[in-house]
This record gives sequence, structure tokens and C-alpha cells, in this order.
Amino acid sequence: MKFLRVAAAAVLALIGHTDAVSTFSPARPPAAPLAVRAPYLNVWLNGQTDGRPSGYLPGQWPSFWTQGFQGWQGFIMVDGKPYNWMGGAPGADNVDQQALKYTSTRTTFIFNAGGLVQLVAEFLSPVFPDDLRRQSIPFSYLKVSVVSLDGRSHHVQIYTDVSGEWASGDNSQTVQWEHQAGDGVRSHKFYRQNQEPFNEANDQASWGNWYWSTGDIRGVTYQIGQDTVVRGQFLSNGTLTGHIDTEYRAVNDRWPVFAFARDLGAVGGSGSASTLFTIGVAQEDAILFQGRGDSPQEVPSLWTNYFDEEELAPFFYKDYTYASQYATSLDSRIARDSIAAGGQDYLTITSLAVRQAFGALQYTGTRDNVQVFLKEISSNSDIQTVDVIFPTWPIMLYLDPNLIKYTLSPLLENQESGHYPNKYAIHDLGRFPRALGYPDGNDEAMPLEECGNMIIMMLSYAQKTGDVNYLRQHWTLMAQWAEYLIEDAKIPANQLSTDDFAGHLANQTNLAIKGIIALEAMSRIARLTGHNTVAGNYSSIARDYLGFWSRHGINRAAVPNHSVLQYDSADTYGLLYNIYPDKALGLQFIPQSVYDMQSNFYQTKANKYGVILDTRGTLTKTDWEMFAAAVAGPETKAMFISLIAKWINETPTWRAFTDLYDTNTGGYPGNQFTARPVVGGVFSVLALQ
Ligand SMILES: *[C@@H]1O[C@H](CO)[C@@H](O)[C@H](O)[C@H]1NC(C)=O
Ligand SMILES: *[C@@H]1O[C@H](CO)[C@@H](O)[C@H](O)[C@H]1NC(C)=O
Ligand SMILES: *[C@@H]1O[C@H](CO)[C@@H](O)[C@H](O)[C@H]1NC(C)=O
Ligand SMILES: CC(=O)N[C@H]1CO[C@H](CO)[C@@H](O)[C@@H]1O
Repeated sequence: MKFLRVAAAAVLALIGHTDAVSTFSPARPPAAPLAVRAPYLNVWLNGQTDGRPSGYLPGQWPSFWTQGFQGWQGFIMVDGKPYNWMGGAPGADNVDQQALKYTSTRTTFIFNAGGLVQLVAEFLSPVFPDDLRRQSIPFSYLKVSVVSLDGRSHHVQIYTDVSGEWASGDNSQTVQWEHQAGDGVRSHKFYRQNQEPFNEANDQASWGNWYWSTGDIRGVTYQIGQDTVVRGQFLSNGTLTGHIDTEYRAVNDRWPVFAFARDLGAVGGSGSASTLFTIGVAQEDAILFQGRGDSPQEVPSLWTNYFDEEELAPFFYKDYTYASQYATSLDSRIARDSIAAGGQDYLTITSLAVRQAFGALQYTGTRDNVQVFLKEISSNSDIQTVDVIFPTWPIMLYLDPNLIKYTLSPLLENQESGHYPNKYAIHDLGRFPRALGYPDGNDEAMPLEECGNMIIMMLSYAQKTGDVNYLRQHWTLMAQWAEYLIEDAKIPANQLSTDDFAGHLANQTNLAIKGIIALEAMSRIARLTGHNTVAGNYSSIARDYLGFWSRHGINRAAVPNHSVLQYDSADTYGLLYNIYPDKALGLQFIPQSVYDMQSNFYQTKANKYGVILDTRGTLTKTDWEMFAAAVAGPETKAMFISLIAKWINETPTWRAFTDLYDTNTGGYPGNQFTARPVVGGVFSVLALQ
């Protein structure tokens, strides 16, 4: 209660209107996704650092997940008076924001401009899990609609621009541009003059062409030039001149902006008028990859199999009706399923995760050999980190299990072609967008973690799709990893787990159980592929190890009993999230008593915003809490879900959905984990259904 009053007072003080407090539904997100479809199209409305609560678009610059501004300005002129509805440019009063709503694919703002018209800005980043042709296009929609509020008709003009900041993470780089019209669509195309394929500056791509487009329709004007000139033109006149400044220059040299205006004419008492914009980036080659060949090869963006570059913007623009309907049905499906499985609080969590999870994926390859590369956004930009794919995995199980194959494919190809010397599974393939692997075997070693993850995810793919041949193809490598599990899963050596911020530890109970479950999974794989003798061996070893684990991994003196963080360390505990795969794979290997024990125990350990990851600190991980919740009893599941939904609504974190937070304060430990795809793990509950 106290928190809410303070937050509202701050808004009133800063905005200066008594009616300017927005509603947020289903919650106030720490940051709102605006255009989030790929690692390089990842733009958010961050919360504020100056003490204002997050979620207000008027007057605020959208930013890339790194916090780098992405100039994106919106004005509306009503009967000759301009208002600002997005972006930090001066020259117009802000509209009043009345609502921010999010679904799985949309963030929608409702604004009031001078009490005269209502303006709705819908940011749609569709997700097409099973439609590779559409999913491969890294573009996003902005639809702006206007309706009269007072029953009278008003003259309305809409303005939007983007800056060169989208095309370079280094503002001293020269951008070049051209203006195009064709096929019913007008585009500003802009790009770094000095194209540097497979290089980044501040995590933004240093290559590729950006397209900012709208319909080539009545009432549209356009202009390219200095920010103050172009915006000044609209603010004074409501239209643009069509002038194209051709003095190509640095992003920050008299800031060139690429602008459209649309004169909607008279917007009357009943009808509504709207205009549509699209933004996206086209890179013919997306990834540099050390696969089968002797040396690394360029891997094309998947869209090159379906489109020429010039076709992308027109196709995407004209596909809006289909995309919007598809997005609505996906939103509804996720809403229906989430509410049935965990109520409105669960939907609050799942619907915030969808764009973020898919926004880390780069679709590449050919129709016959689709490879989806994943960026470990924010934690260090590794590419194809196995223990980042693993927590993301539940959303793949739920929306499209083929994604498991597409994301594991580069890892398997690299290791099966002799480019990795270690007997255990590789941790990642390098630094995005260069998947060069580790020919010297000097990756960040997480041997038990990654061997377990790979085997578990591979079996799950085959189970969901019936593609047993996949397991046959990769049998040799999986059998090699299983040998490592036999060596290490019973008494895990001193090593990192995925939670590497917590440091090295020997005998990690949670890590051991993953390896043991993976050995049982290996026995199922062996059976499916006709390796019947070893199937029995894997299974008996797994059972033997499980017995050992039960003796050393559980504190039976405590009331209630619980698993420990480290063997025989009675006072330690943590989230035993690695029993989740036993349920996800339907192994029925872990006794139900272990699930019940943990479920009861978590009930006794809830802090304000969750249950700690382990006794080394007060932090927790959203993904692992949801893994634990998914296999707990109904009350414990509901407890986790309500604590995480509460956290989303109240957290002082202000960047894209972090998966690492403090269970007491709800804040960041280090302001570091943000926009990571691992939030796909919140689909853990739905993946079991
Ligand atoms: C101002 O806008 C009107 C149309 O509303 C247009 O005819 C005129 O040329 C514009 N003037 C300038 C300087 O752009
Ligand atoms: C790990 O656990 C085993 C079995 O209880 C024990 O023998 C060994 O000393 C432990 N190692 C460490 C480093 O704690
Ligand atoms: C299976 O396990 C037995 C007993 O540990 C061992 O002797 C045998 O070599 C194993 N067979 C295979 C195929 O690994
Ligand atoms: C409170 C509780 O769960 N106690 C159990 C701990 O484990 C021992 C041994 O399995 C049981 O006997 C207790 O009932």
C-alpha cells in the first residue's frame, strides 16, 4: 500500500496532470517490449532511472536491451496542436497515458490527446512458432489508431521517425540511406556505410540494412534530415516536405532521422482511423559458423530461402492482417492455457516472456537444414550456450519442439565434425554472431551440466516428434557423453553449474540428480534405438546412483526433510529444479516422495518475492523457481506463481524481465541479467500438459 502511494505521487509530481496516472494490465512490467523479434531487433521501453516508475512512453526514448537509445519519436497533431506520445524530442506537450497493456505478442498504449482524441499505439512483435517463412523475418509492427473522444470531428496528423541509432551501436559511424517506394509500400532504407559483417558495437549489429516503412497511400509525407529540422517541420506544419538530405554522416552528426507523417484528415465522431508502420533489419548472412567444413562459413538468414531482400518490407507490411490474426490466436491460446494451468497470475508471467524468449533467436540456414542460433543476451553474449537453451526449453516444448532440433543442430554439427576435443559436451560455440567453437577445448567447462542437458533435450525432441532417427544419428556422441555421466554424476567433481555466479562447488546435489536422470534418459534412448544391452546398464547405473544420492543428498533429520545443496551438508538447501526433466520426459524415475518432500519444504521457505536459489545467498532465478513449481503440489505451485507475479508488478528492476533477483528486495543483484531467453522456462507448467 505504502509503495503504491509513493509511486503515484511521484508520477503526479513529474507529469503535472492529475489525470495522468496510467493503468497497467495485467501488471506493470519492469520494461515493456516494443519491437522485440531478434537479437538485433530488441527494443524496449525501459523503466526509469530517475526515480519515476516505469511504463510511460510519452517523452521517453525507447532503448535497445543494452540501454542504448534507439531514437523513435512519435507526435500527433490535433486541430493544429502537437503532442508527444513517444520519444524524448522537445517541442510538444505529452499526451496523457491512460493504459499500458501487454499480451504475449503485443504492448498497447492508450493515450488521451488534449481530451479531443484517443490515440492507441500497438506494438506487435508476432511470433510464428510453426511458420518458418514468417518467423524468419526480423521485423516488427507499430499501428497507430485514433478515435474522437468528444463526439466532434478533429483534424489529425500522425508523425513518427527513427534515427540512425538503430543501424549502429557506435554513434560516430556514418550512416547512409535512401528512400524507396514500390509495391504499395514506402521505405526509408538506412545502414552503416562501413559494413562489418559479424561484428557488433555495443551488442548492436555492424552490418545489415534497416527498413522503416509505411503504406504508399493518401496523406503520407516523408522526409530525411536533421532531427530538429524534420521534427520542426512537422511541429509547425503537420506535414513533411519530401526532402531527402543526402549528406551522409555520423549517427550523432546533426542526427539524421527518417520520418513519415500521415494526414488522417478529419477523424469524426464514430469512425476510427489508423496507420501502420514496420521496422526491421535485413542481413543476408547472419552467423559465422564452424560446422562440418574445415573452416568457418557464413550462414545465411533463413528468410533468404523465401524472399529477396527488397521483398521483405512490402511482404511484411501487407501481411499485417494475417499476422495480427495469428498473433491474436496465439495470445488467446497462451491466455487460455495459462489461466487453466495457474490462473491470471500465471498468465501475467508467461505473457511477458514470449517475445523476450524468441527475441534471442536468429533463424538461419536452408529449408532442409534450419539452424536457430541463440544469443545469451546480457550475461556475456555467448552463442548457443547449452545451459541457456535448457532453461528456455519449456517454451519450445509448448510451442514447437522442432525448435529443440534447430537450436541443438549447430552444437551437434560442430562436435560431430571433430572440432571439439573434450569428451564431455561443449558449453557454447563462442561469442555471438561468431559460432567458431572451441577447437582447443577451452570453453567455460560445465561438463556434467551440459552432458545432462543435451541428452535430456534430445530425448524430449524425439518423444514429441517421433523422430527416433534423430537419436540414431547422434548415438555415438550421446554415448560418449553418457560415459562422462557414469564417471561424474554420482560424486560430482568440483565444478560450475549453470548458476556460475555462485562459483565452483563439489558434490552439488542438484547437479548430480540431473546427471542421474540423464543416465536414465540414456537408457530410454538406447532402447528406442535398439541398443538393448547397454540400455539395461544405463538404467541399473542410474538406479544405483539414485540410491546413493538419496542417502547423501537429503537431510532426513530436519523437519520437514529436504534436499541439500551439497552432499551431507545438513544446513544447506536450494531449489531442486533438476528433477523437472524426470516429469518432462515422463520417466517416472524419481520417487514421488522426493517431489512431495520438496514441495512441502518450499512452503516453509518463501521470502517476500520467492524462494532462494540456494543457501549461498538471497538471490533466486525465475526460470528455476518455475521448474520447481511445475513439479510441486498445487499449493506450492500456486505459491511460486503468485510470488513471481507480485514481483513483476512491484520489482524496482527496470530493464527487460530479469531472471535473477533478490527474494527480499525484488531488486537486481548486479543489474546484469536482462532480456535473456531463459524466461522461456516459465512455460514449465504448460510444457507438462
Ligand atoms: C504546410 O502544409 C500544407 C498542407 O497542410 C502544405 O500545402 C504546405 O506546403 C506546407 N508548408 C510547408 C512549408 O511545408
Ligand atoms: C563428496 O561426497 C562424497 C560422498 O559422500 C565424499 O566422499 C567426498 O569427500 C565429498 N567431496 C567433497 C569435496 O566434499
Ligand atoms: C554392462 O555392465 C556390466 C556390469 O557392470 C559390464 O560388465 C558390461 O561391460 C556392461 N556392458 C556394456 C555394453 O557396457
Ligand atoms: C518431517 C519429516 O518429513 N520427517 C521425515 C524425515 O525423513 C525420515 C526418514 O525418511 C522420516 O522418518 C521422517 O518422517
